[in-house]
Amino acid sequence: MATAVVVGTQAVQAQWTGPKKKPETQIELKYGPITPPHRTDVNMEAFRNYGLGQFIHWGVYAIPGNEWNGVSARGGAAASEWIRAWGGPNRPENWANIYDNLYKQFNPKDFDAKRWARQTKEMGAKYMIFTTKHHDGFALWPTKYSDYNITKSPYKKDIVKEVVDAYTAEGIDVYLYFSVLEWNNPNYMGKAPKTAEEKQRFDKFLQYTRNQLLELLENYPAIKGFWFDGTWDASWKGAYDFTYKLEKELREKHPGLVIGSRFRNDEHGARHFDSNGRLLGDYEQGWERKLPQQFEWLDGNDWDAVMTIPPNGWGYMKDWSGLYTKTTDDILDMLMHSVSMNGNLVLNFGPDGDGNMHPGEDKLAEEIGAWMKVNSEAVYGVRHADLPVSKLGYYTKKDSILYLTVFNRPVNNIARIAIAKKAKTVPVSATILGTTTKLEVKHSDIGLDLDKNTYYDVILPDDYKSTRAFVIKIQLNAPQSKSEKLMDAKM
Ligand code: JFZ
Repeated sequence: MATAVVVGTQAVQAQWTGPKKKPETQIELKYGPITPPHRTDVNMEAFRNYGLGQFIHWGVYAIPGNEWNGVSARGGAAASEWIRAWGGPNRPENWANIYDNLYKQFNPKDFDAKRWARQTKEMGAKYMIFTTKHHDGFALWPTKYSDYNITKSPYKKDIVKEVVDAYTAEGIDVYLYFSVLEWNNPNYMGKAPKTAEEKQRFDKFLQYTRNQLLELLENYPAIKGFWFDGTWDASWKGAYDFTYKLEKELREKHPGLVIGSRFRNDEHGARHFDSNGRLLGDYEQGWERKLPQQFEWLDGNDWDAVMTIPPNGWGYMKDWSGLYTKTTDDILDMLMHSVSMNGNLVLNFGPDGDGNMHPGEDKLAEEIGAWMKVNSEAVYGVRHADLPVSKLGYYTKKDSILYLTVFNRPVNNIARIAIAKKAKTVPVSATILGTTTKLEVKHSDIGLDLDKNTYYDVILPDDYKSTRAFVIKIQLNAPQSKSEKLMDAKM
């Protein structure tokens, strides 16, 4: 993925995560960003404060659940929601045709959007992203622009509406996932259209995409944003004039709409960031099953990371055996890692064909929720704290309150906090969230030569026990003591 693409005289990193090099010279661009960087309107401020989100991948792929007639698609399909593209020796005969008829069985008898929304609220997620249409092209809403939609299934009812309504009623913001790429649409092609006939067909596809997106905005005005996918093919990349105009149109139709960096590219095919290194969209949308190692890599951008529970696989997977599935502690670690760097963690759920979450997902949701009930003030509305990285866990900050979520408890029960000697505010008092005990805080002036930091020790009570990460809530204030000015070693 880290291939360098030469654009004019510039070598642009085609890598959109990890440390990013800014191009040294700027070129003239017609199809750069539409919205200004760091929007401060209500929707973007809400995005910045979510902390935790939920992704739901649901569609006809939930019926097979990554297997068919007892034969596993593992190794044959890239992921459970990719099962239509199953290849290799285990692929059932006539598989694509079987798959394309599965919608005739889609009748989720237990589906209750209100139950999902309550569970999500209990878990502590503040926004959710729902698949309206994945790569298979099946629309979960009654679209006028394709027959391959929910009204043709035995279920018939508008699932997108049920989800938008139920979550909105719980105070959870809804974003709609939309795959541009469609596997079984005769007008779609991956390669750039060349012949007049191909151009005409792909143009039809573009119009169809526009129609569907405008229809979604029209039908579900409560949504806050779109989460785009399937936008990497040469055909879409070549349609930059169309996609630029479309982004403008969507934003005009729905003021405040939030769109990530995975929607469109500039005229040189630069995705996520344009050829001048500017973010395309309102937030970085490339953190998929990966997290930034360093805050600096983010260059001040807003971002979200979407995360699966198994190593990969977003749609329902009946069989989790033999796979490492992330634990509640793993997810909490990733959550605090994300929010400590000004990002949101979005945990994916893949309900089954009846509309029930996987039991493993139910368990995670419950355990995360229990943790959030005690500790969420370290998650919501917090910002990155400009402190030396701690080995004990992650810092988050809200005004003069510093939170340290401890994953690695020190054996001596002294949580040592490094603070720059020149800092204007330092720890003065502390408690552990969920308790009322005041912890002892003392200044430890180690006096290490050339050290830019000084240290504050928070003493953890020996009798305080916790089986998960816990949060030390620290009040920052003007320092009451000064680091000694030591004489430099003369060598
Ligand atoms: C895409 C989909 O193909 C997948 O099924 C799922 O919906 C996921 C959320 O998005 O998968 C991708 C897309 C982009 C990258 C990796 C997987 N990427 O940029 O690294």
